[in-house]
Amino acid sequence: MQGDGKIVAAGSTGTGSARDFALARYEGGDGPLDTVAPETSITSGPSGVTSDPTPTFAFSSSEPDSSFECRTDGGTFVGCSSPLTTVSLGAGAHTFQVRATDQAGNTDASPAARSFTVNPPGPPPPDTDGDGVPDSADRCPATAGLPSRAGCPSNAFSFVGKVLLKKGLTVLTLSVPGPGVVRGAQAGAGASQVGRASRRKPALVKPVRVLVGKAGKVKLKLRPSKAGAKVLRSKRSFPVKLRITYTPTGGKARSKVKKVKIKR
Ligand SMILES: [Ca+2]
Ligand SMILES: [Ca+2]
Repeated sequence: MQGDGKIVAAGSTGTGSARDFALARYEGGDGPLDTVAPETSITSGPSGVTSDPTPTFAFSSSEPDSSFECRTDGGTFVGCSSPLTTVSLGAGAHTFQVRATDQAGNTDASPAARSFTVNPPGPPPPDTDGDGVPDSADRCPATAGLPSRAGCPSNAFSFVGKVLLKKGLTVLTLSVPGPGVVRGAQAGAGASQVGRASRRKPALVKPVRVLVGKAGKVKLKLRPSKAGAKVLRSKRSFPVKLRITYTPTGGKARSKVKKVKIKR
């Protein structure tokens, strides 16, 4: 009997060098006896802080066809297979351990272990208007808007087509991105200018205000004021700078200045 459990037989029935039978080493079907325990490895799964209260771990053994036993937070090892998803774990520190047992019954004496902390996500921050921009970062918290505009609706508008100038009337066509208000007035005068400056230099164009219900084209009609009409009686035309302002509902105003020549 050899150390590895195999039998070697040799012998002789006579004397001298004559032998009846020589060497016979028995090699059974089981191969060399395995006394080496497998090495267990955790191949994936959280370490450190995770928001997942039911983390999943994958593991492997250095020996093929091993079986595994797992345990979470101490307790007894129970049979498991890779990948393993833990039961729902409370917030705080946890440990996952796994050990492999090979086909010869050798169990890894030093189980593989992962320490991790479950920190489940808190409730999402409030978003009153539901536009995906939390109230704390939303500059228009009561109106659904765009993330690129800090939660405010777009105030980008443009002039479309030609400016119509006829008998003192100025017609501007605008394209607006949504509901709101469009205002037009002489730049540096009119309704937005209160006080001595506007008294000293009266607006030549009457301010107008148009409510817009939806995205699309808007016509803005501006007429000469009394002072403007007076100028038109003495001159065929006069130049004026118009300030056109679009304020989306619940959003921030944007203005553009347009130079036009008011004609008689
Ligand atoms: Ca919001
Ligand atoms: Ca908003």
